[in-house]
Amino acid sequence: MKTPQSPRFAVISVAALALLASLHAQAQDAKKSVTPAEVNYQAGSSPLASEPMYQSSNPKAPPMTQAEFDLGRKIYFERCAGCHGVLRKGATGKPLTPDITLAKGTDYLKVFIAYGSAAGMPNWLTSGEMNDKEVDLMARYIQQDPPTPPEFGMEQMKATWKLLIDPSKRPTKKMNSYNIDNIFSTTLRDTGEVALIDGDTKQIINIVKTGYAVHISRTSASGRYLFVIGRDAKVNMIDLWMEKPDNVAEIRVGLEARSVDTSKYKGYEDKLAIAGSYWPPQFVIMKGDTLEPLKIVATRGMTVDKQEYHPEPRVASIVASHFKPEFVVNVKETGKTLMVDYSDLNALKTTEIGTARFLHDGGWDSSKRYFMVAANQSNKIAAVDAKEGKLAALIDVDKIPHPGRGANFIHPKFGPVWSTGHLGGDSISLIATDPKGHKQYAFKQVAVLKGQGGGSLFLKSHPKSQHLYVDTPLNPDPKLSQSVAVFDIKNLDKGYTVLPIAEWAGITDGGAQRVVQPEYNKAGDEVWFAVWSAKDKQSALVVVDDKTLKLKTVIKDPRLITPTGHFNVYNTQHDVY
Ligand code: DHE
Repeated sequence: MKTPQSPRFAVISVAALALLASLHAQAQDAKKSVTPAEVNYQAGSSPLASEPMYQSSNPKAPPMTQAEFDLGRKIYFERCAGCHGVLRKGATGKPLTPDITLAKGTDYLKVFIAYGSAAGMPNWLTSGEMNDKEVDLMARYIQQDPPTPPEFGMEQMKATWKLLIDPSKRPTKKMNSYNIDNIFSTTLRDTGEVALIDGDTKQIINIVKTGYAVHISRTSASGRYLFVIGRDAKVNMIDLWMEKPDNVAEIRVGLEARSVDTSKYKGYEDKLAIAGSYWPPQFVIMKGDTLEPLKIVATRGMTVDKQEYHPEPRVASIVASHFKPEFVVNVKETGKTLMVDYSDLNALKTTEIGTARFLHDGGWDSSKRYFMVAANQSNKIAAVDAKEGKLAALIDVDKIPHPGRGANFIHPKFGPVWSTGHLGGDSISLIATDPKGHKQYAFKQVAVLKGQGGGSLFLKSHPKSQHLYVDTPLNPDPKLSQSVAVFDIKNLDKGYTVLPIAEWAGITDGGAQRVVQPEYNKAGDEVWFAVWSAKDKQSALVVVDDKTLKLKTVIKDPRLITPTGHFNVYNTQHDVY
């Protein structure tokens, strides 16, 4: 006998089956269009899972126990928030608010979660990342009202601010014999630390405690201070003049963050620091010698294209301008680059430049006038003119450009070019950046090199080098993720040489051994790479001689756990890349 619910159930099941069939049909395409590299990269874990949040109940949503809800929330922030947003209003992924998900129903959502889609949704069940129970749980979870994490204003920031050593108690001159310019700050991602390594002797100077899943390091204008930010939005300030360089101040600027920098314009050197957060969507300007928070600015607002309100536009890359007392703040979901004039914090003037949605990482061209920033899910590079305060050009490139800070070099025909690799393909785009000397090519993609494959994150060159190094750490083929391609910039047509970096590291306990981020030393005659394995496996740093392309040194130490990015003090201070 039929129950009153059964016809409705049958309709949903048919819809779900139809969806399943169409998803199977798209499976081939999906494999081509969304690589595991892209999925793993975008679906990075968010530290918000452990934050207390406000939760309202929705009587229309399918029932869940408190334990199920808590698990759903944990999985959501670890796996889904990176793409769908903290409030589930959509970021690089689609919105998943109850008005949409309740109408689809549990069966439909389960199929989607299990099998993914060609548009970029991972196949969580068939990839083995989730089991049937978790898929069912998540299908019910996303029909509940999204929990909202708390805001983080001045009171909360001040409560976390620790001035460990007052500026008056710090050294008045350099107290160590290190060649500070050639120190490397290496991210130890999973231990929440950075390793400060002497680039001359290759010895570890200190392992400094920082935030959770630490992300990037930046150097102050004078080169004395190092700023490090963790995914948990903790900023650490390290004084490189101390006998043993260590933390002198720290603060949490929000609940989740990725970017930090300091003022570099003449007259403002080391005066201010800035950090941008993913949650809450805002940036904060702080005192450059103490991290005391001075001014918080929210980034919530309208998107550049449809001019719709976005409730959580995350702050992606930030750089300090060399042309004006300005920070260049790239807001991801609204697609806006903000030129924030810091000369008067009480009368803050901001030039809002519409660029493109999904701004992520980027760096200066060689003249340091144009900031080249990747709008990754829009497959574009925006060239922002820091002198004129306007958009110079929007340039179409391959799928998901990911430059890090990019690589500058002189092309034999096109003059100065800035380049980016891609997560979604093997191409390396060269964009000409010299409107004076090479006007006809300026801000056009003038050449595309064929690299080893997709899954590229970083590439690097140096004014004193003849080489361009391109990594592919997120390529699913270990041969590619464990090696790098090197181009001779005078003979780009000749293709690339492959350096087997992970093999040179001589690690014997297996591990992923992803080779990530080329970084030159100060002299520009050696290049450092991280060989990144899981927390419980051995990792290493490999140093290559740039002239001969031969192995120079392998740095191994039990304390080098999950090294990823590394930042040479001088090159980061002067934006040399
Ligand atoms: Fe990054 C830079 C965000 C995953 C290593 N990363 C950046 C920047 C942003 C960002 C916004 C630019 C900062 C700036 O210049 O001010 N990264 C994100 C993410 O949202 C993402 C996709 C997912 C996440 O959960 O964090 C992510 N990033 C990673 C990684 O998995 C990497 C490879 C390893 C790691 O350490 O976590 C990684 N990101 C880096 C590095 C830089 C970076 C090394 C700095 C590059 C440079 O040359 O300046």
